[in-house]
Amino acid sequence: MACDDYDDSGGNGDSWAPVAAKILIAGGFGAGKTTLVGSLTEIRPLRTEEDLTGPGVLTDTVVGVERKRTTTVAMDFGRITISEGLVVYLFGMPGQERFWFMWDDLAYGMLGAVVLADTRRLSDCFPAIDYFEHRQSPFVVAVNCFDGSPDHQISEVREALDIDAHVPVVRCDARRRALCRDALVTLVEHAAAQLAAGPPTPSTQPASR
Ligand SMILES: Nc1nc2c(ncn2[C@@H]2O[C@H](COP(=O)(O)OP(=O)(O)O)[C@@H](O)[C@H]2O)c(=O)[nH]1
Ligand SMILES: [Mg+2]
Repeated sequence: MACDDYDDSGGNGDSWAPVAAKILIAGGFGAGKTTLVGSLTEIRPLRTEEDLTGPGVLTDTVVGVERKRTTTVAMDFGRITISEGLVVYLFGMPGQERFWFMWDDLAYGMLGAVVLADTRRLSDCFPAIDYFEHRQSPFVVAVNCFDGSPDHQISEVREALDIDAHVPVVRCDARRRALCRDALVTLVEHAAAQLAAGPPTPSTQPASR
C-alpha cells in the first residue's frame, strides 16, 4: 500500500498522521471521472477542464455523450477522508490515447484504481482495464449509470468486459457522493485482500504498456 504513516512526536507516540493512499479514477472520455472526483473531494478539486471545440471532435468524439461540453486536458485531483486513519488522494486519469504517456507516472505508488464504465461506450474502458490487469494492480469496475443508458445486469457487464471473477464490479452514479464512496471502499477492501494474499502486486513499479 502506498502510505505515509509517520510519527513526528520524537518517539513518544502522542502525534500521528493518517495513512495516505493514492487511488486512480480511470475510464474513457465522458465516463464521469471529473464528476466523480468532484463529488467526493473535500477540498476544492484541481480541474484542468477546457471547452470542447469544433476541431476537437476529430479527436474526442461525443457520440453517446452529446451533452458533454468540456474535456479534461491533464488530470483531476481531490482528497477524501475515508476514516480517521485513512485519507485518500484521488487522481483522475485522462482516458484519451494521447494522454496514455502520463499513466505510468500517475500510477506510481498507487493503491489501486476505480475504472468507470459507461454502458453506452463500454469498449472505451478496455485500455484502462488492460493497463491495470497488465500491472496486476488492484482495481474495481464502477458501472456509471447515465440517463437512458442500457440497464445491463452487472453479470452482463462483467462478461462483456471479460474480467476476472475476483475483480469487483459495482453500480455507481458519479454525481452521488455516497455511491462513489461505496466504490472507493470496495476498492480499498479489494486491494487489502489482494495485498494480504501476497505477490504478485508490483503496483509501485512503473510498467510500460
Ligand atoms: N446521468 C449521469 N450523468 C453523468 C454521470 N457522471 C457524469 N455525468 C455527466 O456526464 C458528462 C461527462 O462527465 P465527465 O465527468 O466530464 O467525464 P470524464 O470525461 O470522464 O471526466 C458530464 O456532463 C457529467 O455531468 C452519471 O453518473 N450520471
Ligand atoms: Mg474529465
